[in-house]
Amino acid sequence: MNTSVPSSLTLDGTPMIEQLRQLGELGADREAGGRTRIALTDDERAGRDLVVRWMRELDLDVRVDRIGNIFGTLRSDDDGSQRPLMMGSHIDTVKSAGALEGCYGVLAGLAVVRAFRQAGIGPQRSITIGVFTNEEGIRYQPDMMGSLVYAGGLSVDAALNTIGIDGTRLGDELVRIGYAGDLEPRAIVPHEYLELHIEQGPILEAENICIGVVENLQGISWQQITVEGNANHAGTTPTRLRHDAGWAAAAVSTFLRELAVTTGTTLATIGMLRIEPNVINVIPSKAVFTVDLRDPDEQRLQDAERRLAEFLEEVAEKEGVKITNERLVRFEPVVFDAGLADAIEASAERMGFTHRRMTSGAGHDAQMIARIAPAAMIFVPSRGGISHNPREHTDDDQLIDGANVLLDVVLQLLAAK
Ligand code: HGY
Repeated sequence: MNTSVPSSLTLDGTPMIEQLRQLGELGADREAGGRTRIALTDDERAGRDLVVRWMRELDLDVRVDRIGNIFGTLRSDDDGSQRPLMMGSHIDTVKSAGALEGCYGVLAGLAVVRAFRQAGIGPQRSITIGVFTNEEGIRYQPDMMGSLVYAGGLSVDAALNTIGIDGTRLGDELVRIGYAGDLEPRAIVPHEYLELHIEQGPILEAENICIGVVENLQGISWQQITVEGNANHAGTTPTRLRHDAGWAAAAVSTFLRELAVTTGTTLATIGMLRIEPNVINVIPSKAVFTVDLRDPDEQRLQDAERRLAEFLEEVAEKEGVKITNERLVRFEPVVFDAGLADAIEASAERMGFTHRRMTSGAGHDAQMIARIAPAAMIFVPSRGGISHNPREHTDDDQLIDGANVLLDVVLQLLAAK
């Protein structure tokens, strides 16, 4: 195979768009719209099987590691002594999700490899496409779990022994779906890692910009808070005698919104909330809810965590309830590789795409790979800034533009070393 890679190759976007559509059909919810392909469920296994089939159609060397991460490698003609260029993302989803998050980065990576195959050209260095396990973290926590294990931030055994919110053990589910691989994590260490992704936010569309050069990613703090009060009759119990777990949860929600508004940078979300006994005329005895805090600055994120802890103590004292909290996830903000960000910016500029530097509001596998190799991300616009929602959308031409920028960056990086 010819390894004299030209300065440009032609990327055919059509197969990528069709594959996004096909993958988006798996776990489809005809009524609510969207699809649900939660990590290690049968629907996600079907998605894994489909992507592995597409990898094999491109004659990639497919390997699966012990946490279920999938790697498809287009081997270079060299002796393989050089570390591969890696691209990738994930294919698991939240509930009632869009079709693009994560999948776009995986399938655009396959489109880049397909451009080499169709040109009959081998890359100077191997190219690996990674599909990381459990990026969303809604069944098993933490999120970005597969890439975290891969990067050495969590042991394989700890991950395999994780118990999900449905009571299942992650390792058992990995065996059940047939993706408990034998490759040790980090058996493939990339020379660099690129992740193409939809922005999932409003900035690029609002500024009419084609390409986001993602140079950093905000910190994430997830915790579960449990409030234990006293059930009592809604009609006979004076307010001053109540120990109302429901009121406490609502007070925390109001506090978090005020904290987010006053800081202007910290984001706060109560995504899960359970009230007991959840009966119309009974004062809640228990409230269990999650808090997702994010900020690009580590000190401000710590300030938000401290202020929340102080407020929880105030509420417990005032309402006479017991409040406990459990840390679920904590990732510090990440700064991506400046050289890769420069390369992305140069490619977008050379190709005539408007572009801007930006921070990622969402967590991504790239933030974990950045622990072991230079990593950076490319964003394309999200219609209305919507994601984690069936209405998630990016136009086909925008998706193809992003994939072409990814290809151009790959060619520059392979030519450079
Ligand atoms: O939570 C996140 O930011 C990512 O979607 N897991």
